[in-house]
Amino acid sequence: MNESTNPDVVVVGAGLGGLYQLYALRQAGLTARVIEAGDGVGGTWYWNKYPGARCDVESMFYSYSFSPELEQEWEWSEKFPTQPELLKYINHVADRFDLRRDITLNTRVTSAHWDVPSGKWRVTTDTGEVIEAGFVVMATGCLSMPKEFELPGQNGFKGQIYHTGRWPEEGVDFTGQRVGLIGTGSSGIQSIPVIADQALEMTVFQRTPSFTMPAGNRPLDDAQVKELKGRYRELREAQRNSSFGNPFVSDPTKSAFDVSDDERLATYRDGWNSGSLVAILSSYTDVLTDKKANETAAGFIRSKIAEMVRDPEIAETLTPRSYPYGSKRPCLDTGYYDTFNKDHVRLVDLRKTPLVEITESGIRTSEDEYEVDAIVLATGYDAMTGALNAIDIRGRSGVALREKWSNGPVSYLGLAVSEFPNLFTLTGPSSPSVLTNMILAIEQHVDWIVDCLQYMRSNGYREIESTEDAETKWAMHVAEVGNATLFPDADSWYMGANVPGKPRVFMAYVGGANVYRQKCDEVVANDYEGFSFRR
Ligand code: NA7
Repeated sequence: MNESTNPDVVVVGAGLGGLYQLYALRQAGLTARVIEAGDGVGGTWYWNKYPGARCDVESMFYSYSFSPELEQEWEWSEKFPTQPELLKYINHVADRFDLRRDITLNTRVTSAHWDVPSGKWRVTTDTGEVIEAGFVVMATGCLSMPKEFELPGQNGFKGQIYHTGRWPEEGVDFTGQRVGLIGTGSSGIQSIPVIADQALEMTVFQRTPSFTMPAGNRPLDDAQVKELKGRYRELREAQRNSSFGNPFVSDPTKSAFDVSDDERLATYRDGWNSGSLVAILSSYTDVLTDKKANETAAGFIRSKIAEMVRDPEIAETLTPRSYPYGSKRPCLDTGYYDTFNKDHVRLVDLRKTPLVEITESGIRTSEDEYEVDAIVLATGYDAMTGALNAIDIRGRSGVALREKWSNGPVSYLGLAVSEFPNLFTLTGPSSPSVLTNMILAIEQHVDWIVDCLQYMRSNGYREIESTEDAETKWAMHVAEVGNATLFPDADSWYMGANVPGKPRVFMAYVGGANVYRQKCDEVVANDYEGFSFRR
């Protein structure tokens, strides 16, 4: 076990980002220590053990591309990987590349302070350890800090309350129980059908319905896997050249109104049947930018909900109407709408009857009390900035990052922040991150960071910092591109709108992961334009 208190780099988090970061640093001859709060590696896939947890990006492409050997030897069993399969893969990676010896588990980083005289970060953990390092990489994840659930009375509830993102290791058996579940984002949509299969009664408390499409999950067949494995290099390149990181979905070239109604409908039908999260979103150039174009896609999905849910009133409650399609994270599901055709499943519309409190024996809305034995909170995360702001990060002037970001995150390329030298935020706010394939985004950032560190080493630089000017211009660009889309129209976690009091700012870069990659490469080609270095 590495107990160095003086590595070149401290990496915070041992999820998919932290693990590849460690691997790449070692390859470059740098020493690193990874500090991880969990009792195991895996990040999102370690914590999210709720029933039905599954990635909605295809397994063959929600996987690392850095090692062709790993790509060839690992066998995915299904089109969309389950959480246990992903966790197994991640653990395999940790073993295969001998990563564990530099990872400290069960330890949370509480602060990171830049020490001006030594030109180093002083990183403190909740075990009292202080580590000094030249660089810090925050691999803390975009959706890792559960949102505080603000309902009164929780402590008095007699049964158990579970958060989907902090699920017990040993699992939960809901057999014979009356379960109340709050939240119908991706976690709710994946877990509701599975919990409903087990529970005696299931009551779903919905504030905003999601747009969700059938995943069409299935076992992968050998011939197909062989074919895809044979084309991995070409397909990885296709991923890198697409906005969403999907090798089979190319960026659109036509408006939704450049084609006939019949052709558009056929395209949406194909998208619906493809089981691809982004197929309908990327059918036309204006689905995410023009309300009328968006309405053609949204209307199509609404018509599918009406076909699948037998009771028209329940179908209407499940139908999203208050925001454009895609402006809140769309979902893929397995049997979601059909679950509401079952007699033991109830849907409570919180728009009509808001939550009031948790009582001893259940959940009270403005109209009724629902007795339940267990409560599942699928209420989401303080996304993008939550995990970073939870750490007391202080830069050159002693100002905390969370103070600097009190009006929303400002960061150059989503990678670096002025006044915070030698700090990198992996898939940080203002980068494409959650709007593309996360592993692709991670690999791009890690490779960029490691190239930068090598550049610094060969030029004798000890410090790198983004300039305020570059950071401001990038923030303006991110906002401009975001404002040209329909994203600001929704109260989403992309906008920080799910957390009371959080500034309303669009926190991702929606210009496309491919365009973003080019911009990052241009910065390097122009001698790290927008950064200053010190020897
Ligand atoms: P999400 O997508 O943020 O969903 C959370 C859900 O919980 C959503 O339906 C919320 O309704 C609901 N919610 C949150 N707070 C409340 C309160 N106070 N009262 C009632 N309902 C509430 O989180 P997930 O975990 O499902 O998914 C996160 C991401 O992980 C997902 O997008 C994928 O990228 C993977 P709201 O919409 O705010 O009205």
